[in-house]
Amino acid sequence: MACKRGALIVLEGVDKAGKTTQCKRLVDALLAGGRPAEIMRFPDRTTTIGKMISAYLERKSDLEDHAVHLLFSANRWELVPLMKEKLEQGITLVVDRYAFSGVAFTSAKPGFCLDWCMKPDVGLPKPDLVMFLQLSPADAALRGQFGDERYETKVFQKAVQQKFEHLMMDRSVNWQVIDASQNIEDVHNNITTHSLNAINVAQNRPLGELWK
Ligand code: DGP
Repeated sequence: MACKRGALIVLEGVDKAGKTTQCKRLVDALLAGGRPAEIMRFPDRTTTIGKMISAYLERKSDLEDHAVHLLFSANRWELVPLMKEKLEQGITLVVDRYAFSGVAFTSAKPGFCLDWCMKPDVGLPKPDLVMFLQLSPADAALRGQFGDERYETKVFQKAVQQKFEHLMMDRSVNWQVIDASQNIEDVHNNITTHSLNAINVAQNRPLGELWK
């Protein structure tokens, strides 16, 4: 009998919400419990496309806003064959940012609508669970200064947060809002509970297509 597929689990949230820490903690906990799991992150800055994105984020290059949006999407699409292969092998993928960041960040720029921003990512593997790490701008500020990369300003992050709130109204996606202001351990326990549930459900369901 073919092995049961892994779950596609995504963590989203504004900067400083603790996504990267929590992705690592979740993968460690799943592995410790005997469940195959791997971390992935978008943008993946190691590919040729990812290097262009990285230079843009580090302000070493300028790219037109529509063009960079399509590059971020292409960076996700180029990893789809690998993602599908791993999921079919029964590996759960814990993904640090996905298409939702793509839409939230670009649509926070003037002149972009959610609908246009979603189009290039339609049909990507659909996450079994998307956890949004909720953190108020005041709590984010307590966690220190933003970095120097593009998008890392208070005003822009606030606009991004509002776009995420729109996206979360779409009930075709399994969103769970996680209170990221709690301590690391409590956030971790909450995330693990939702993830174990999603892994169980995913085992008996085919992988879906996002926004289709
Ligand atoms: P990091 O997660 O720290 O590697 O940062 C990546 C930065 O790029 C962060 O500011 C969020 C932003 N970002 C992530 N995905 C996308 C995307 O698809 N489109 C746009 N415009 N920005 C994105």
